[in-house]
Amino acid sequence: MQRTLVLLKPDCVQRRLMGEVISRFEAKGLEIVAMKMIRITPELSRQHYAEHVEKPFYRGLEAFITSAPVLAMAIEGLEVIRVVREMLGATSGLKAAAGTIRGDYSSSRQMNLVHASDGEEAASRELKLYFSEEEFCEFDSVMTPFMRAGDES
Ligand code: FUP
Repeated sequence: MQRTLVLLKPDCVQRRLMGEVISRFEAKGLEIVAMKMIRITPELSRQHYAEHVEKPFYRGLEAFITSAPVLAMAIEGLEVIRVVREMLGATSGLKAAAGTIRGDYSSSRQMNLVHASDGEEAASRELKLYFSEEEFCEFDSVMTPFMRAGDES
C-alpha cells in the first residue's frame, strides 16, 4: 500500500471544482486518509517546489500557488502514486489526454488544477511537509471487498 500527496490548487478551489476532483478519486476506490485546507506560504512553496526554485517560471508559480487556499490530501491505495499521476494527465492541460482531470478541466500549464507526488521519494518528502503523523485517519473501509479481490495487494 502506498500514500501520495495531492493538492487541489488555487484554481481548483476558485473554480469550485474540488468536489468534481475528489469524486474521481473516491469513485476509483482510493482512500482519502488526511485532508485540510491551507494557504501555502512563500516559504512552504519554496520547500514544495525546491527543484524549480531557480527556474524562470518559479516566480509566477509561487504567486499562483500562494494566491488562494489549497486543499491538501493524503491518498492511499495500491500503486496510488502512479495511479493518481495517470488520473491527472500531462502537466499542461493543453497536452493532457481527454478523460484525465487536467485534460477535462484545464487549458493551462500553470493552472493545471491538481498536484500529485511523482515518485516514492517525493511522496514521502511532500507528505511530511503538509501532515504530521497524528493527522492520518486510518479506517476499515466497508467498500474494500467490493473494490478488489482479497489477493490483490
Ligand atoms: P507536475 O509534476 O506535472 O506537477 O509538473 P512539474 O513538476 O514539471 O511542474 C510543477 C508545476 O510548475 C506544474 F504544476 C506547472 C508549473 N510549471 C509552470 O508554471 N511553467 C513551466 O514552464 C513548467 C511548469
